[in-house]
Amino acid sequence: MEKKRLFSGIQPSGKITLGNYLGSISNWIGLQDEFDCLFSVVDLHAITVPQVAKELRENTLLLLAQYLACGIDPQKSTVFIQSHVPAHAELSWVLNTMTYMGELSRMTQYKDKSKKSSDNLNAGLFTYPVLMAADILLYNTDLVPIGADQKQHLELARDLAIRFNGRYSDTFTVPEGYFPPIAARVMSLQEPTKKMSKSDSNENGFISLLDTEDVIVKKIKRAVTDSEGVVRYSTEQPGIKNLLEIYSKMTSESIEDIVARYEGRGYGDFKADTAEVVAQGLRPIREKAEELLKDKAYLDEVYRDGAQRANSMAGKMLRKVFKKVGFIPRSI
Ligand code: AQP
Repeated sequence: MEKKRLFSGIQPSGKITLGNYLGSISNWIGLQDEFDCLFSVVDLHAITVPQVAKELRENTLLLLAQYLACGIDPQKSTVFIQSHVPAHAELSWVLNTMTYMGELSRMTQYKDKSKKSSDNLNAGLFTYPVLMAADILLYNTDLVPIGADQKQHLELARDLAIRFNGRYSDTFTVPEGYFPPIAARVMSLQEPTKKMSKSDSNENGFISLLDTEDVIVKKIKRAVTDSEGVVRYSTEQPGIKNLLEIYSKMTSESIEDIVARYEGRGYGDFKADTAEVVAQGLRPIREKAEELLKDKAYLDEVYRDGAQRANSMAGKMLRKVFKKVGFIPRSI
């Protein structure tokens, strides 16, 4: 039986965090045998907020190296840089002409992001979900692993697939969400009611996959908690709840077992142990990524090969779409 196809990506809009790792990449690793996976470094999305060109290039290569260091295998999965496949931008244009303004203005992520970047309220930020729909639909994707914050975007991709198929005849697969068995939503260490984000201006709010053990210990020590003094899994203690989830996800130990171990003990011990668990878990990834970054020729080979495979799949779909909308086939 043919494997189902799965697509996902992360923006190189900064240095990825423990949130991106626990919420996304760590779940992808085990999916590679079961599904035909495409994992992209979505740099076109990253420029919806201002980027410094040199840093964007560095962050793109770094993210690619981190995908590999976490266990993404370019022999099993197609790993590529989004801007290397022009069909993403081209299909996005066609889909833009079929998306209603009202649909986009309802997107909660747009509302959040536009608040953060009110001085840069560009059209790309507004149409971001259309580009995401193009990313997904180009490959006849069956499954998209998504967090709660992206449900609305997947819904739009589905609506656009159905709309296009209805208007022109069957073309796109209508994608489904893939929900990992243990979903993680990692919160900021400084404001535990907000999600951990790589673009947070407060570096103490997030743990980067590049942070050294000393930095991780410092950040977790400074994590905002509460004055209850009891390690308990409760929405009234969002800081402790967040640390418990991080601990549990890093060790696969149940939250109840962890809570039981810290009964009658203060936050000091719990924070120190959480830091240790995170530092130990991330160390091999950091070391491997640093090693890979020194081997530019290998990274180059990986993204070229990935782009070739992705271009071949995406090109076929784009030709079909262009024909259906009435463009004269191009000869170049
Ligand atoms: N804190 C988080 N907890 C769990 N999952 C998370 N993801 C991001 N933050 C967390 C998941 O990572 C994937 C890729 O995210 P993205 O880089 O495309 O965009 P994002 O969700 O906007 O991530 P950031 O880190 O918050 O980026 P910036 O700061 O640039 O906006 C997604 O699957 C997401 O769910």
